[in-house]
Formats: sequence, structure tokens, C-alpha cells
Amino acid sequence: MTRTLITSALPYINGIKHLGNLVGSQLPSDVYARFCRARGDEVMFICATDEHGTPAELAAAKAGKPVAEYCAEMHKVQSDLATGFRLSFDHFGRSSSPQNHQLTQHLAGKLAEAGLISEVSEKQVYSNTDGRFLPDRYIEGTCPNCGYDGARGDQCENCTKQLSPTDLIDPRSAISGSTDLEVRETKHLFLRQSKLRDQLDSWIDRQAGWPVLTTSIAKKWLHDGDGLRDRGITRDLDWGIPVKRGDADWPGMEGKVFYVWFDAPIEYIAATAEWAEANELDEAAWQRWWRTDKGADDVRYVQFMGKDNVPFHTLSFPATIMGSGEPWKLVDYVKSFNYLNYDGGQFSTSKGRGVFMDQALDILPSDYWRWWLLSHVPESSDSEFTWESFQRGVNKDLADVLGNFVSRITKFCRSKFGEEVPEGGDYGAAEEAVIAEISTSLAAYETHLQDIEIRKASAELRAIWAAGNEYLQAAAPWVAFKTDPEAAAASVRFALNLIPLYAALSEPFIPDAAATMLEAMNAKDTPWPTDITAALSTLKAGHAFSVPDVMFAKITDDARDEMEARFTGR
Ligand code: B3M
Ligand code: ZN
Repeated sequence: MTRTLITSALPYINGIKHLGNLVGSQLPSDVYARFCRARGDEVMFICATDEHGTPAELAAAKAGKPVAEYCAEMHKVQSDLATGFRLSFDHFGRSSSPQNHQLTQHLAGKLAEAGLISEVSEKQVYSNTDGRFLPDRYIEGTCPNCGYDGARGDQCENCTKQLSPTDLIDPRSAISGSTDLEVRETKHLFLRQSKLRDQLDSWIDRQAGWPVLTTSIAKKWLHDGDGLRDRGITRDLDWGIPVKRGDADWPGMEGKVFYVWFDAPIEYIAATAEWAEANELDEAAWQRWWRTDKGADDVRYVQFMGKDNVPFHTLSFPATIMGSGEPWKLVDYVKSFNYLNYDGGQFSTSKGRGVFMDQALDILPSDYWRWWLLSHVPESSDSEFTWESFQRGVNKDLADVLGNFVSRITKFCRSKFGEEVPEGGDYGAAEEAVIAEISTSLAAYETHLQDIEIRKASAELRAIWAAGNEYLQAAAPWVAFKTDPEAAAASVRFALNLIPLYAALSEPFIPDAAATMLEAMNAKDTPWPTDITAALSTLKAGHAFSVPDVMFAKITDDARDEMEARFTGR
């Protein structure tokens, strides 16, 4: 049996994610996981909240809560939203878990043993009022270049000049506004990634089939400028994973934690250990996914992420894995995405611009969003959400094509033959033609899903739905019924058989609608089809069904305008 390990980039804990975040990793990874499961793979599908770093601390401070409490609450919120969008993770973990503490400290110890960690003394700004070191971008002041008074310690937003904190005139803490700052000496650990450059380079060269977007970013970081320079992996923060070498203290590193981007990808592994614990399984149960010496040789590991995360997954995390000298599983395929924009601009968490996951589910069922987002996933270029396009996708594809087909044929059958599959007549040339058409589309659909070409897959799925609608239109059993009831019965039987087939094929994209169709057709265990002729003869004469409730309500122009207005100028 094929074993597929799938991870989605971990959403930051600091607030509810917008639809651009959702479509840039979690949602397409869910389609792939569902497809692999439907095809009979053994799947481990992992995600988690990314809980460390300054943004988590600041979000907690803003919410007026201790950071541990804030993270626990937000984890629950994000986990419930994931369920609301039907993201079928085997485990939705937390990067603050004991498992991740242990594994991160373990790997740091191994890297140190391998001579890949150096200790570097740095000067950094300390805020006496805040009682902490300030990262560069949490220091504000006046730009020496243009005089703008909101420049940050890393860059002036006004004139774009790169700055260091000591360049700022009248520097102050962005957290408290305090000017009681001083420069202190502090020691940090650096991962000597540069020593692994050749190893990483040849590993990337071997990944012939990776998407261009992924490889081009990885190569750029590897070869241009200082992409692979040694990287600080510790921070002076309270919240995070304490710096240790395995179980042992790390002299001189007391009170420091690992940098969030060091521990976050390790959480992919740790979350699988969390999964094992939650299911009362032993260590072997998760190690067979991650340790090539414990059975993970035959695992295919696929990662999903937005393009800004590519360098961390193609260089930094592999450097951690390779540098440890231990037989951990490396990624086999990195699927990355461009950005989804919102109505002529960008989605923005800080500005509250766009539609956020909680708001989306308040307005409409998750399938509506899943369908539009997945059929517009920013694969080959950035794409844009507009309310008009959303309305069109829901009304035309879901309501007019799929929903209309299901409703029309089940209602017609009920009125003329009752709520069971009618007997009489035989499939003929028209049915054979549909079988041939769908067989061809199915092959293309499967190829696109295997290649994780989600947008092409969605177009093929839509074509499969349309084939049923066109068939029904041409066969017109409501006309045939008057003169040739046998022929009408055969058409109705054929069309009813398309419903469970559509459910199975649509499940990766619109799982709730798929479940509704199967429930109505009394065909819950319909498998992924291998042969369309056989699949379309599954429901025999006499098989009982029921007419489902309206599957997709159309979005009226008024409703669209209302939603659009509600989301501008927030
Ligand atoms: N939290 C960034 C992001 O959501 C980061 C991903 C971590 S994946 C290990 O874009
Ligand atoms: Zn400036």
C-alpha cells in the first residue's frame, strides 16, 4: 500500500486566518489528502498552530492574556475553524507541545555534536521598562535619511532605507513607547548552514519533478547573495522552547529560547508524535512515518505552503534534518503557492482587509468557499477574490450545473416512478457516449490530482458534472416518458447512477455536498471509481433513494452587494 505523509504549513497562532492563508496551503493539502485516501493510500495528514515568536507574545499582550493561555484559546479557535472548513487533518497539533520541546532540544544537541552550531556574541537593544531585548522591528524612531518619525529598527517604511536600530534618532520601544533603552551584549547560537551548502545543492538538484515555483526560489536562495549564510536560531524571549542540548542545560544560554522558524518545521514530526499519544499508540507508530530506519523508507512525503515559506522548507529545515546525522525523512515534493489577492488589493491581517475564516463560515457553508477557492487557487500566478467571481462560481458551477442536475433527476424520478431506481429499457449509444466522455475526463482528473494541479483538476471535475447535465438535457426523459416509458426509465436509471459517482469524485473538493448526495442515494460506501461502466450500473432497479434538500442556494445580486459592502472599509 502506498503511504503518503502530507503536511500543511502551520498557521501562526496570532489570530484568525483569512481566505488567502487558507487557500495557500491548508485547503489544497486537504484536497490531496482526501484524494490519496479515496485511492486507498495510507495517509498521515498533519498540521498545527505555530505558537512561538514575538507575534504570539504581542498578540497575547494585546488581548490582555498570559501568552500560554492566549495560545491555548487560539488553538481551540483555529482547530474549530479547521473542522468548519472540513480540513481532514489526522492531527492538528501545537508547536508548544512537550513533544516539540523535546525533539527541538534533541535536534539542537545533535547539530552541536556535529559541529554545526556556533556561539556568537551580539549587541542588542534592551528595554529596561519592558524588561526584555527588543527585536529590530520593535524599535521605532526617526529616520536619519528622511526624517519620518515612525521608522523601524530594520527599515524605514517611508523611504525604504535599510536601517539598524542604532541608526534611529530618538529610538523608543514599539511595545511600550519607552525611551529607556540601552545596548547590551547577548550571546546567540548560529546554525552553520553554509557548511551544508554542497549537500543541500545536490539534494535540490536531484528533485527533478518539483514545481518551478519551488525550485526557482530554493535555487535563488542557495546561490544569490547571502541566502545560505549562518542563521541565528535563538532569541531573547520568555515564550518559546528553552535552549538546551538534548536534556542538558546549555551554559550561557539560560533564559533564551529557540527561534520560531527553528522549531516550527520540527513540529511536523512532533505533531505526529502528539497524534500517536492522543491515540494511545507507541513511538513506533509515529516513527514509521518519519524515521527511515524505522519503516519510513517507503513513505512519500509531500509539503504544502505559500511561496514565502519555501526557503525555510527547502533549505533551513533540510539543513536541520541533514545536519543532525540521524535518519529522519526528508521531503519528497514541495508544493508551493502564489498569493490570493482581495478585491483589487491584498488580504491583510493587520488591517483586517478581506474575508476571514470565521466570517466566511458565518455567511455561507464551507463547500461554497472551498469550491471557489480551490477552482481559483493561485498556482501558476497570483489570483484575485472578487464577490462577482465568487457569486459566479457558486451560481454557475455548483447551483446550475451540479445542484441542478441532482435536483432535476431525483425530482423527476419521484414524480413519475417514485423514490426508487426504475426498471426497464437498456443503456444505448447516448449512455455509451457519456461513459466514454467521463472515462476520458476521469483519467485527466486523476492525473491532475496526482500531480497536485488543483486548478486543472477542478476544471476537469466541472466538465464531469456538465456531462451529466448535457446528457439529461438531450435524453429529456420528461419528453420520452410520454411515448417510450422504457427508454425514459433507462435514462433516469443512468442519470441517478451518476449521482454517487459524482459524490465520490467531488468529495476532495466539496465533502459536505458529497455526503448529502451519498446519503440521498442511499449509497454511503461508494468507492472511488476504477471503471465507469461498472460504476454507472451500481444502483439497480428497485434501489430506494430520497430527494435531497436544495444543495446549493444561489447568491442573488442583492446578497452579493450586501456582502461586498460589509467587507469594504473595515
Ligand atoms: N507560520 C508562516 C506562515 O504561516 C509560518 C509557517 C510555518 S511552517 C513550519 O506563513
Ligand atoms: Zn526614511
